[in-house]
Amino acid sequence: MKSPVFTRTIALGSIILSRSLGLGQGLPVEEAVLTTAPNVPPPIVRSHKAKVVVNLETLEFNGRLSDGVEYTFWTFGGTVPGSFIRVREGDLVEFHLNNHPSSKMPHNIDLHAVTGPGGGAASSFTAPGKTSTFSFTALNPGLYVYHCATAPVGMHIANGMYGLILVEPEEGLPPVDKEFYVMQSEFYTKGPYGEEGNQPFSMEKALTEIPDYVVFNGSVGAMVGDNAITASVGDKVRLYVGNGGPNLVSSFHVIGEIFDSVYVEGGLSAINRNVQTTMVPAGGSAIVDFALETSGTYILVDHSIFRAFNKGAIGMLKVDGPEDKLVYSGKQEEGIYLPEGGGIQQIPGDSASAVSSGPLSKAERMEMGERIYAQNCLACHQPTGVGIPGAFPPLAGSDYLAADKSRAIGVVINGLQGEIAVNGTTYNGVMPAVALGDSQVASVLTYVMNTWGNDYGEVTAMDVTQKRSEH
Ligand code: HEC
Ligand SMILES: [Cu+2]
Repeated sequence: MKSPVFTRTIALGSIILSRSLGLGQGLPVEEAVLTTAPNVPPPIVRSHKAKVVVNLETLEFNGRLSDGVEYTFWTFGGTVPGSFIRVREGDLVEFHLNNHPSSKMPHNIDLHAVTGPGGGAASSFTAPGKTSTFSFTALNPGLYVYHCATAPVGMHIANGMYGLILVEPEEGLPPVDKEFYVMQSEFYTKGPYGEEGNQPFSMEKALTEIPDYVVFNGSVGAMVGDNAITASVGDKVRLYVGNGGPNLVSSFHVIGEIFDSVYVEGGLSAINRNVQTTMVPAGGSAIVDFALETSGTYILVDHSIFRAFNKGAIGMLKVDGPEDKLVYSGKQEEGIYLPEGGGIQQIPGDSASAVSSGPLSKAERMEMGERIYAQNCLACHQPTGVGIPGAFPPLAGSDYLAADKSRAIGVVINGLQGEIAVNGTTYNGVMPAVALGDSQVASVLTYVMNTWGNDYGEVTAMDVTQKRSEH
């Protein structure tokens, strides 16, 4: 068999042999297949040891951390997290770390799969435009984190220098239909969550361990919407989950699924069954397997839940195929529930005057409105205001919202039920009144009326006070 890959592998192998003091002579040589998250290299099918050549490049660049937010990432392989590496227990791994000439920093690599001082760090310290080679034998099977360990170590990790290496056991892992690479990490930026522009790293926030962003696969939204991972009913899915930290421990959970098996902490002998949430320590991992019984969208979160809904730690697994109504019925009935005494009470003290001493500027309302939206509206109207067809009307591009400011204020303070038409589609649901002070209502409405392309004017606390006085 003479595929191009095969020829390249042999050529590389021979160059390298002369440089690596003949380590692993007699072993067949192959080049590692590296993949970018959420993809995982194919399972290893050979049943013998090999010398596996890994070529990994460190690269620094400006990229997207969130919409409108840029960050200078330092990476292994040009992505955060770094390339996924897959080898077999007993393999001799010949590792070439290539630091791109455009780098400003030297880098190295500590692979937790390495037995030896520093996990490879000292042998792989590489200045910009240089390359270093070292070899190790993958003695212990498991899923391991790798990361940069060049001083200041915390900063190199915080900027994106981590990834996963899987050492498959000799006998392989039980086969599944789909495998994905998911890695959590935090970013510490000078500006708060969502502040636009290029955001420099904040050492102060990293030291106090309060990140602005907690994300899966390197940026907010990297696994959401069109970037969601996908599978079908009947599939068995395996997630290789890593946590680059640098500080936080993840409470990894998939909303609406139960992990049939968890390879605890990425080791291969302790297998826990029927797990809801598994801990993934900083610099650690877990492998989770589950079967898909019914279709829908399943949400990956760090169940330290403010990280999910307010800092970005959300991913999606979209599952197509038939619904199994016995496994999960969906909503069977909906009605109106009015407890005795009725109505929804306003939180005491939560009025305009308690929130602010003077009227808020539009910029202040936009900022406050984004937070209020995340906490009070997002669950129904969705993170990007698109709603859910048949259930929750869109706010993005809504003609109903654009048409009448006073009516929109009424919707938030009094709730809404009965038939309405939004962009030509009829909705007949129930929106509960939201217990917010006047300045909060003004902020959240100003936010939804000026986000996602909306340009519908602003609402002030005075407008809300006036609207309330009409009742
Ligand atoms: C529990 C789910 C839920 C929450 C929470 C919720 N809404 Fe609604 N919202 C609805 C439903 C359902 C309707 C449509 C009601 C109907 O059919 O009469 C609606 C309608 C609206 C409308 C008018 C229709 C449109 O698309 O323009 C606006 C404006 C609105 N919501 C804003 C908000 C804001 C702002 C918040 C947060 C402060 C919020 N909603 C929180 C469910 C919700
Ligand atoms: Cu580095």
